[in-house]
Amino acid sequence: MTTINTTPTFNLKVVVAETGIKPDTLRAWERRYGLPDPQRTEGKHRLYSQYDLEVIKWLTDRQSEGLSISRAVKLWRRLEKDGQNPLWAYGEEDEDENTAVPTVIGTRVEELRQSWVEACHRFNETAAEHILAQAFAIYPPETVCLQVLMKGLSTIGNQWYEGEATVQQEHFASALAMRRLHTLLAASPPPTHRERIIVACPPQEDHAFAPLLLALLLRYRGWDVVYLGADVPLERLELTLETIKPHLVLLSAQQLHTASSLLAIAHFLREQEMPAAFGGLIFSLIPGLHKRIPGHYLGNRLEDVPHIVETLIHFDPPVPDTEPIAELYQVALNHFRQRQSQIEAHMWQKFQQADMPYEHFVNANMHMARNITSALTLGDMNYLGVELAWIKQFLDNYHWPQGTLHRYLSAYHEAVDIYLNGTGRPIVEWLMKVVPDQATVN
Ligand code: B12
Repeated sequence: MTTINTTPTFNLKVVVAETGIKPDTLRAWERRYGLPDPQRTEGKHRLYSQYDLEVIKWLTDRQSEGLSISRAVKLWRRLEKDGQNPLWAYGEEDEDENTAVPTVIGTRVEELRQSWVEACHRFNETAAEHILAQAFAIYPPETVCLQVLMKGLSTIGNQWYEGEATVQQEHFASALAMRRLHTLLAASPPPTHRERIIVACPPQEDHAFAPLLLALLLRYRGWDVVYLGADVPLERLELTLETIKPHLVLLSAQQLHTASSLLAIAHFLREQEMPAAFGGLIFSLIPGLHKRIPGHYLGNRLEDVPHIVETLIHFDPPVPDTEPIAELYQVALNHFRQRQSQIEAHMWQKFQQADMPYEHFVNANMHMARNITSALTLGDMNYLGVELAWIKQFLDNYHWPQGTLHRYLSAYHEAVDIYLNGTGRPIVEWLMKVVPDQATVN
């Protein structure tokens, strides 16, 4: 391995010609991150070494692999902190970008997770798999699944939300994580308990990672798990129950509208006298929500579920009482469903001249109607607050023009005011409450 010359040699013009990076950008990187760190001539002009040039090329290589500049610098600093030279640790120039594997990674689980996330950012499947192989060689499979894959996916999901990762990076990572869990599930030992457990997502829920991981954790404890995957419909579920004859059905929902479809399944299971248990992100985001579901709430930690399941199957405790859903919400729901197309036609009239792209407008209407019907089904319009806060922050993170959400909600308020009568009051009142809020925010 050769040493790179650190003698200050090249002026800014040469560096720009060599790297294609604009002078302003180079200066900004230096000011914000201290990278590159050229020396100065007596006249205060920057003078770069060959090493500085390599640093810049390294940073731009990471950018073209999908990292933002701030994440690329963080990666540089972390490698340095681990005592590595980033220029060597991240593959030589002549290596194929898709197969290059970081030569040394830390062995702490946090380091492995971070390296896995970074490999996913670079769409580097070989590196990601190599990191997992290292992780499985050091830690028990449960630890790798929970600490590397689950937390890694959450990290990438949050980065996507903050505009720091693309949907493609998130899809790539979740596909790799799902593939790994399926492989582990296929290789898990045969059950030692006779009782069967169904694990599934309710209708419209595509987040299958958590239930798949749950299926795996339960298999490791000897349970006979039948994993049904994402978006399981209510239709013909009876037949499935007859065939599988489970002792327990576990359901997982991450979003408001899937908490509402989970409610429908839970009601159905109760009619069949089939014990149900459930959990998922949305129940931590809205603390009282689980009280609406007739079933056993499993809490907020996947790793606790096997223990809870054992208690449920062996002791069959009574299902906690549910909070009743007021009649007025059911009536409002029916009324809203009858008038939804008129409300949306009114919205279209308002928005066809506006600068909102058609697809976004249709998407917004779909989400709005879905969230309103879900909140009414679950018995509290205030559940919509979580969704509203989410979208507000999301639009902010993606630098949407200020006021878009306010304009949309105001128009929706106007439309429901026209088309809903007194029975739609919970919807009208909720919009009345949030629209002035929006005005102060935007
Ligand atoms: C991967 C992913 C996807 C993949 C799913 C692929 C798959 N096969 O699973 C795809 C691309 C399909 C997807 C789509 C969408 N997604 Co998504 N997705 C994610 C991501 C990145 C990871 C989800 C995951 O599996 N996490 C692993 C879980 C286990 O980790 P966790 O959530 O931290 O879980 C902890 C607890 O919540 C709890 N827990 C979680 N589930 C369960 C279940 C049970 C039974 C129990 C007991 C506990 C439990 O255990 C963990 C702690 O021990 C998350 C980000 C994130 N932070 O999680 C977003 C996320 C869940 N998605 C989100 C959104 C908005 C969407 C979309 C609406 C995006 C869009 N505009 O299309 C769609 C909806 C699709 C649908 N109809 O269901 C939001 C949900 C926000 C919300 N509820 O308010 C999140 C949180 C992203 C974000 N930061 O905003 N997504």
